[in-house]
Amino acid sequence: MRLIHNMTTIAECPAPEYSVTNRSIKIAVIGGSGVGKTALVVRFLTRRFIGDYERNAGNLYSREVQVDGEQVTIQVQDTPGAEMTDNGISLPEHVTCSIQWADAVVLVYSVTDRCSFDQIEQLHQLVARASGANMPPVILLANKSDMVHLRRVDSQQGPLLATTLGCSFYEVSASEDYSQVHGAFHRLCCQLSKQPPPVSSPSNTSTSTTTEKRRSPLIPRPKSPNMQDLKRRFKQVLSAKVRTVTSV
Ligand SMILES: Nc1nc2c(ncn2[C@@H]2O[C@H](COP(=O)(O)OP(=O)(O)O)[C@@H](O)[C@H]2O)c(=O)[nH]1
Ligand SMILES: [Mg+2]
Repeated sequence: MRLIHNMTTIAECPAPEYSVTNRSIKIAVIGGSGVGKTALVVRFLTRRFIGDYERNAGNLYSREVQVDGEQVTIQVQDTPGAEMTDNGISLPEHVTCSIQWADAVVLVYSVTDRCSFDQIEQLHQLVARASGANMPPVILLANKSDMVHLRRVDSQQGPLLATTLGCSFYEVSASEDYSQVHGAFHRLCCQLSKQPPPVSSPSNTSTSTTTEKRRSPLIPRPKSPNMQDLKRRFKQVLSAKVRTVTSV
């Protein structure tokens, strides 16, 4: 199983109407605000770290990739940060829908933000509750490992928590290391692609699974793929940076 490593060589437009796509892999990325969810998604799909992202955008990103010669559409749902309430963490309704829609969930915290780490266990419970009996594969990502002087979560605590939750763990830096980010998502994609595709027959309700439920058209689809918009914003940011440099 091998994903094409150079994501920039993959066609950047959303899946065309005529494309015969055998598989699609849907991933929801969840975590506290500012932990780097958008940075991770953008890094994985474009190799780029822009550094400044629209807050709480919660966009859906989509790319087609080749997995061992098979065309696979990877859809990644970025989500707004989980909200703290008096009763603990609450997830907006559409984030719960995203969990139900997804084949896998990526939980993210920042090693510089103790609160974001403390939220993970509760977020995991919310994922379990939203998914019903059939929990999707979950991975735990500790982001911002480059910020060594601001570290607030010990490097042993992430793996311990992941073991407790029964999921894989990766410590990464979206800003510094593309290969770590790619590796984490890549392994998840491999794991998902090994699973048998869900039975899509709507009449087959007696064998209905949560995966099928997640793919139900009744679940509102998040915003449409926006790679073109992302490219436009990337160019804007670059030209803004150039302007800043020249004005100094
Ligand atoms: N130093 C560093 N900064 C990061 C990293 N990932 C994200 N950031 C920054 O953290 C801030 C929040 O990132 P963002 O992706 O918007 O977080 P989100 O709210 O979880 O989507 C932005 O200023 C990013 O540039 C990282 O790995 N290292
Ligand atoms: Mg974001």
